[in-house]
Amino acid sequence: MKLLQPVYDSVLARNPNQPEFHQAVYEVLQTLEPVMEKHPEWVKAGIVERLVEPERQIMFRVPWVDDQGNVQVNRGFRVQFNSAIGPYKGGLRFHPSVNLSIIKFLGFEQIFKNSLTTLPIGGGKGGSDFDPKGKSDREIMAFCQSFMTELSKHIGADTDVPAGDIGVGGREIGFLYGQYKRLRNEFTGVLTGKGLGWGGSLARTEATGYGLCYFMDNALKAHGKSFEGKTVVISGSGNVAIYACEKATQLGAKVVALSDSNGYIYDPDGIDLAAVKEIKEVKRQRIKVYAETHKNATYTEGCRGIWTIKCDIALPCATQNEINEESAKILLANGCWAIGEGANMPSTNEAIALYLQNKIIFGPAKAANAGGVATSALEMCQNSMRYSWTFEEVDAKLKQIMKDIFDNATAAAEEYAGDKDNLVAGANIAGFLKVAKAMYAQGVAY
Ligand code: NDP
Ligand code: 2IT
Repeated sequence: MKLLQPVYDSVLARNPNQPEFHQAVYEVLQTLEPVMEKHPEWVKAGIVERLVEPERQIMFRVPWVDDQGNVQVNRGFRVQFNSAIGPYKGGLRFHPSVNLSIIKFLGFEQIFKNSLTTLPIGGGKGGSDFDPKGKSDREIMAFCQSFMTELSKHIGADTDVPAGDIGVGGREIGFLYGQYKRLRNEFTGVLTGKGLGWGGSLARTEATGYGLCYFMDNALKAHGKSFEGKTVVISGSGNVAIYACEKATQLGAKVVALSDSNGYIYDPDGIDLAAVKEIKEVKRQRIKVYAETHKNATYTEGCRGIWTIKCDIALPCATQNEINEESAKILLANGCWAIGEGANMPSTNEAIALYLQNKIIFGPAKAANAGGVATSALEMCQNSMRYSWTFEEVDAKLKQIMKDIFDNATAAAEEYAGDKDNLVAGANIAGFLKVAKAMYAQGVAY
């Protein structure tokens, strides 16, 4: 890096102890150099300096009462990163590991991802260090209501539209929406991922996992390959992993592994997804339970071991930095030739460098998992029209969007990086161009 090194140095200096945010910024800035060389006016206008500083960061106390009558206090976050091309949009994550660094890395990446969707949405992210595991439905509800009591002051259908992420699914969105409505007396599309009877979009639940497979299908086809007959390993067993498993299987692949934060299951017969949905979506149990009822399946403690399973295609769909350099080396040594990121930043920068060196087919998160937020934007569109499209209509739009993202990222990779297969550069640059043009056009206080 030359032109952008001072920007990166200042990010390090001004945001100490935020390693995930540093990692996400570095990954983007190292690909933007050729763009800034072509646009001295963007250098002069401080576009990148502005891009790495959130427009607004909100942190708040979330007090609630547990089932024993004790007062608990969590920390809530909403980082409104960039509104150049539309209202802030991005999920809420409830997980004990959540801190400002994690929310900022997610919010920063969301800017580029949302731009790639071709739809008018800015970037934001939020969440809490609340741990939903082991909590009763009442405790979840109490927490969501307290969280929304503060968050409601900062969001709105034309301002900032949150959705789900890790630990936030249909149940939590329901409680959050109920509280927003109670406080504001408004039935608006202020959250996405809503229930189907009250403003939700068909295919939103499936969208991230399905979109990931549609994106990878385009990437595989560009290399004369497909999912048909391939062995696939998917990490995680939440929303993204389950629907990636469903679509990959529909496209003819055999998915042989899934995981959670405790360990992974390997089923050489191919994952029985109906059983997984029952375990994870209905009973909210651990993935380990699967091996008790599937005779050829095995369960292994520890989640990193999943990357030692031999596969053609790996789809990390759990969390950040789940594939480090060592895991990447093992995957490649075992013959894995395609990786598609369903999770956000699941590969370390060292792992990504290995993918690029080895010229495997690689779908980076910002592009490959954009189907979820794209379908959220379609939900916003339906809410504005007070109308709903059929599953087939939404799914067809999602498929087209994922193709457009692949084509746009490929074209940008070719133009700026001189390598159409470098979708890391392609996705970052294609996402950046639209946001940079909008920021430049909208000016800065002078
Ligand atoms: P869920 O909460 O539904 O599932 C998360 C899964 O990942 C669970 O299996 C969970 O295991 C596992 N996991 C979570 N944290 C860790 C950890 N620290 N170590 C190991 N495993 C972990 O979330 P989603 O499926 O919605 O999200 C998965 C990923 O996809 C995230 O990176 C998210 O940001 C990203 N994403 C989600 C989108 C969406 O629309 N939902 C859209 C785009 C990206 P356990 O149950 O043990 O915690
Ligand atoms: O990371 C993501 O893109 C999401 N969690 C989905 C965000 C959204 O607004 O649907």
